[in-house]
Amino acid sequence: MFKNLNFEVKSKTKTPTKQLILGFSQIGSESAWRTRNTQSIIEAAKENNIQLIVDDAQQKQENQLKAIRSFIVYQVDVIAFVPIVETGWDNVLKEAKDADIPVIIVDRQIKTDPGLYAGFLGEDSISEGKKAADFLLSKFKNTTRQKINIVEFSGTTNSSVAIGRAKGFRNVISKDPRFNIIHSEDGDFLRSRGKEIMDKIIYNSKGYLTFNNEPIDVIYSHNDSMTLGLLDSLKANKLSSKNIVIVSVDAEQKSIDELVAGNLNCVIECNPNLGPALMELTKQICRGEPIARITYMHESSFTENDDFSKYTARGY
Ligand code: GYE
Repeated sequence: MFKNLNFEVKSKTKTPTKQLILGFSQIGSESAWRTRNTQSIIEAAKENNIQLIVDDAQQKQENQLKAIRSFIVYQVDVIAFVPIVETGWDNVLKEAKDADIPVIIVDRQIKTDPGLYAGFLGEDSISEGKKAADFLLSKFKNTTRQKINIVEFSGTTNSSVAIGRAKGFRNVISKDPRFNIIHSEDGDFLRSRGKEIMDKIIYNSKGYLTFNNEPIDVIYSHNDSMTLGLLDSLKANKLSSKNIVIVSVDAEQKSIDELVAGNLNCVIECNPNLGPALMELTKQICRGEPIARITYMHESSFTENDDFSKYTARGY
């Protein structure tokens, strides 16, 4: 299931007798993906008998900084956090280091001195972007179309995941000059924003799906929440999503249902179940063992060409 990580707890001899305390700063609850991510961490902490202090930052970096500082004051054994954006963490990480508290970066990556944190656990967002583009390359391989216009619904500006999903995608579509990103807009990973962006496009399109008079062939959405929002808008305007190709990322049950119903064409999985691996890393650190610099989760993808009868319930 997990790359780069040996999950066996080898010896109990060094296991401390006191209960480990993990302070975890979560971004908020902007998507079903995020809610599942939080649940996975809470469940795994219980299973591993680790005391978890969770803070919900309500989408604000300043709240995350406050939470991390309170974990330092509380002298937790390990701090884990999901950085909402890539930068702005240096000072707080130095404070944690001075207090001798190791930090695990979860889900999103940061730009900083790598010596300031123990390791990263999460997804490979560049590879997710690549997979989304690979699907499009094969989907349009045999068409004689001269131009394929893409609108991108982007995740939170300056988040590593939005940057990675954009980068991996562009690296691959650039191989076929027919692909053209005619518009990219920040939808903040939110369903409400996905709907808003689509409403605006429909309003300006006067019936056809266009952007600045260019027909839209493809929508690439950085997460399912925004995708479900844009589908809300199409449905409310009695427009079919079947005339455009839509690729989404996350693989929540609701978006898999839309894929099966023919309203989406491809969904790239992003695995939110980081809890078990996070607890293993926490225990490894507390046993004084080195941890992998990067631990990526295993992720697959779902497409319109799949045998849907083989699908199992996603659980979120
Ligand atoms: O795709 C999105 C969430 O950081 C990978 O954040 C995560 C993204 C996920 O809100 O749904």
